[in-house]
Amino acid sequence: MLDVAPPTLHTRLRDWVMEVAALAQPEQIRWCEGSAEEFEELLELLVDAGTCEPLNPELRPQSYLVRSDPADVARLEDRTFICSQFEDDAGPTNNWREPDEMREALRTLFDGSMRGRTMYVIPFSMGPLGSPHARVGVEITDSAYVAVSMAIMTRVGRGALDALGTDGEFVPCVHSVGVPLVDGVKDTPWPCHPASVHIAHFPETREIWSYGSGYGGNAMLGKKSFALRIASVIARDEGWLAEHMLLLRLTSPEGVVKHIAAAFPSACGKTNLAMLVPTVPGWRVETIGDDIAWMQFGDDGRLYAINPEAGFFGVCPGTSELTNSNAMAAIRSHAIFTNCARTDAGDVWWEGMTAEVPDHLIDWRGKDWTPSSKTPAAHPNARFTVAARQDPAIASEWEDPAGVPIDAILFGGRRSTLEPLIREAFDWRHGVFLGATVASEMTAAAIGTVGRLRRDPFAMLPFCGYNMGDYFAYWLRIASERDVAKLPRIFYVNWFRKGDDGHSLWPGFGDNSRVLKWVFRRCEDAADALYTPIGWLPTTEALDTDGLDISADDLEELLRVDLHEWHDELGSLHEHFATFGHRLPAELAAQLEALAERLGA
Ligand code: OXD
Ligand code: MN
Repeated sequence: MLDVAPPTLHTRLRDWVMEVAALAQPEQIRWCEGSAEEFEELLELLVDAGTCEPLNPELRPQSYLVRSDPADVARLEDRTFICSQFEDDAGPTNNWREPDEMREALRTLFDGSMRGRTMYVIPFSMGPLGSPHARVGVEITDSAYVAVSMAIMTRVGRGALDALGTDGEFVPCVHSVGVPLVDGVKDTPWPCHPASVHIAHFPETREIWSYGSGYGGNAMLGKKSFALRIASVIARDEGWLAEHMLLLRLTSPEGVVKHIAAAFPSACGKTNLAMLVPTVPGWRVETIGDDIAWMQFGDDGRLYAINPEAGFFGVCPGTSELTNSNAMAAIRSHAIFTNCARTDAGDVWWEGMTAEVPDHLIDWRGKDWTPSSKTPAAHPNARFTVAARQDPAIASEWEDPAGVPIDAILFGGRRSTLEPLIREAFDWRHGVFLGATVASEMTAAAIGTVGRLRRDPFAMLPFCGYNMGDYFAYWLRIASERDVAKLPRIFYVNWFRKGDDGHSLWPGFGDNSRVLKWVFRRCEDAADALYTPIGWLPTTEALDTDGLDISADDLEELLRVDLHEWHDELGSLHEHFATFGHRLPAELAAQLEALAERLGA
C-alpha cells in the first residue's frame, strides 16, 4: 500500500486512518487538502473514469454531468440504521441494530472493500472555521465523486485539521462504494453495491459507517448522517439543537431584519423558500442555509443559528427562472449535476426547467429521449451540487461565526386539504405540538407511495439519531428552562392546499413573501390575527394580497378551518402519538386533548 505522511500530529486520527486502511486495504491513501488544484485533479480523474462528463463550457462553464447507477438514486431510509446500545434509545421511528452485531457485519463488508482503489481522507468542518458552533468530522471514502461533493458541501482541509489540533474531537465517518477492484473486476463510472447498502450510525461512540451507495446523503456523510443524526444526539447531550431547517434573513422596507428557520419534509421547497425573490415590494430575502440549522442559546437568552454546510445539494426538477431564479443563477457555472438529462448542445435539462421541452435529449440513464418518451428525462430526484457562495441571494452574514438570532420558526408540509396557509402557535409548547405533528403528502424524492400522507415530526423522521419521544421532550423542556419571551415564535405553513376541483389555491414561490411578511409583523406584534381552535390565523385583511390575482373565495378557502375535517384528523393524530408509547411526553398528549376540546370533540 502506498502511504503518505499524514498532514497531522493528531495521534488518534492517524491511528484510526491506519486501522481503516488495514481493514479496507486500499491501493493508496490520499489526504485531501481542499485546494482548487486538488478539486480540478479529482474532477479530471472522474472524467477519465467516465463518471463525470464536462458540459459545454460556453453554456455551463466548469460544470459536469454525472449519471449514477440507476439502482442508486436516492437516500435509503430502510437501509439506514441507528445502532444505540438499547433499542428503545433509537425509538420507533428508526431502524435499530445491536451495535456489536452491526460492527461485525461492517467488518465483513469493509474487509478488503477498497482494494485497487484510492482511499481519500477528508478532514472537514461543519460550520464556519473558527465558529464556536462548528464541529469537525473526518470522512474516509473510496469515491472521488464523494470527495469532490464534500469539497463543495463542507469546508475541507487544513482549517479543519488546525481546528482539531493534536487531540480534538472529531466524528469518524467511513464510506465505501463496496466494489473492490480485484480478480479482474473493471471499474464502472458509478461503482456501487445496492444489494448490501448499510448506512450505520453509532450515537454513543458518534461514528458513521456507510457501505454500498455512492449517492447523496448515503455517501456525503457530513450532511444527514453527521449534521443531523449524530449531531442531534450531541446537541441533546450538550444543550443545543441540530435541525432539518433552512435559514433565511428577511428585511422589511424599513430596513428591520428578522431571521427565520423553517423545517419542511424533503421535497417541500426548502431551497426555494431560502432563495425566494419576494413579490411584495420593498421586502428582501437572503439565504443563510437551505437544509440544516445548528442552533444554540446565546448569553442574551436568544436562539442563534448557523448553517453547518457550505453548499447546496438541491433537487433539479421543478427548478426554473420562475420558481427559483437565485438557484438558477447559482448553478450557471461551477456546478455538478447528478441524474439530469443532457441537451444536444451539451447543457443540462430537467422537467420544469424551461417552458419549452427540447425535441431531443439524452436522459439520465444515457438513452435517447424525445417528448413522446414515457419516462422522465431527468430522474425526479436529480440534483445540483454547488457552493453556497454562488447563490446571488446569500446573506453576507451566512458565515458569521456567532450565528444569526432566530425570530420565528416555521413548520410545514404538503397537504392538499385541511391545513390552512398559515397559523401561529399559541405558545412554545403548542408550537412543539405543531412540530411533532408535521405531515406531508409524499413525492418522488422520498421513499414510499406518492401522495400518501406521512407524519414527519419536525421534518426529522429520517434524521433524528435518538428516540423521537425524547426529542419532543427535549424541545418541550426549553419552555421551562428559558425566558419564553425571548424564544422564537412558532408557525405552521402549507403552500399546497387545493380547491374542490383540484386547483392550487396559493401561487407559492415569490408570493410566499406575503406569508413571511405576516410572520414578520406578528413578531413585531403588528399584525392582526383571529383566534381559532388550531392557532392564530391571519385575518384576510392582515395578509398582504395587493397585486395578487386570487379570488375572494380562494383566499377564504386558504384560511378556512373546517371543524369537521379537523375533528376527523384527531384519530390520525392519536394514532401517530401512540407510536411513541411511554416515551411520548405527557404534555403532547395534553396538547392533543386540548385541541380536541377546542374543536368541541
Ligand atoms: C435532502 C433531503 O436531500 O431532505 O435534503 O432528502
Ligand atoms: Mn433535507
